[in-house]
Amino acid sequence: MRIQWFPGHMTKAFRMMQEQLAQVDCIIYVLDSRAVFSCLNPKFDALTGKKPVLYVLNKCDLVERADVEKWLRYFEERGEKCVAADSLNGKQRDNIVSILKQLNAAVIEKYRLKGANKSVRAMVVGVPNTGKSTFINNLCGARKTVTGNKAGVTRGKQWVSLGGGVELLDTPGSLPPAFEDEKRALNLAFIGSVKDDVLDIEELAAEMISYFSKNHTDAFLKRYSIEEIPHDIEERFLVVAKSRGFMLSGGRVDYTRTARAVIDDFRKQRFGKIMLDLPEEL
Ligand SMILES: Nc1nc2c(ncn2[C@@H]2O[C@H](COP(=O)(O)OP(=O)(O)OP(=O)(O)O)[C@@H](O)[C@H]2O)c(=O)[nH]1
Ligand SMILES: [Mg+2]
Repeated sequence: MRIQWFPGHMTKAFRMMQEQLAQVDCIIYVLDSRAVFSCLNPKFDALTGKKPVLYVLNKCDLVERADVEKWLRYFEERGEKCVAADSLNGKQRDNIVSILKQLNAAVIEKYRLKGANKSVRAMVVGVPNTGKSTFINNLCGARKTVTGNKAGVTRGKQWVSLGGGVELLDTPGSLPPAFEDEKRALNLAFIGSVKDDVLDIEELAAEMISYFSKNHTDAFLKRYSIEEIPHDIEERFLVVAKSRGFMLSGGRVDYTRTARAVIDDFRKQRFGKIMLDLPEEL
């Protein structure tokens, strides 16, 4: 399945981020814990190569703790700073502020020696819908940025002060202009980082069922009370449609409704806590 979504606002966003780079001390790179590797956008290398980086495995509540820990180790082994975060319910402000201060110790010392009372400034980047704006709201304890469960909610830049000498810059989510790897593109579509309107939802659901025919198959069988996932694509839609009551007159399958239900079930964790990217698969 060919996936591409690189609208003009993403080109503009990259330009803005590059312009802002001189104003910030470090980068906070927000990744969705369900698809950590897929959320790494090579376009951001131009930003992360120049400043210290804190990787945030956000939405850690949507995956198993043992799986998040594998990714924490992965980053740690590479000498990278990384934390897991639940931006809906986590109490993570003090820990993040303290990590940011450690990460920027040299620059803080430089400001101190100059007698400048300057805050540490971090640019928050990531692909769409990973929870950048929610993460910022969680840290500042108020709804200062706009959030929403679809790709492309934040459109401009916005500075938010956390107090304690830390300021964060919210940025619009951006994807790579083209995907080198279909699996990564699909994972991003599954987790809602690609705008649904540009996707063929039936094709996407067929890919998702194909994923479940190879991984977490039992969770899929249980969800739809079926014995096995058929081989044939149309049969696959048929068993799900029958199970969910999405059959039309004359025994026809309502493909669109069935497809939406499968994607929705995944996004609402109805197959359980599923991590699509595992470090051992790299
Ligand atoms: N379960 C869970 N949901 C989260 C978490 N963080 C954010 N969300 C949800 O993810 C969706 C996207 O959040 P946003 O903060 O708008 O994401 P964003 O990265 O700013 O998105 P763009 O501005 O479109 O790039 C919203 O429905 C949030 O409620 C989290 O830690 N756990
Ligand atoms: Mg946002």
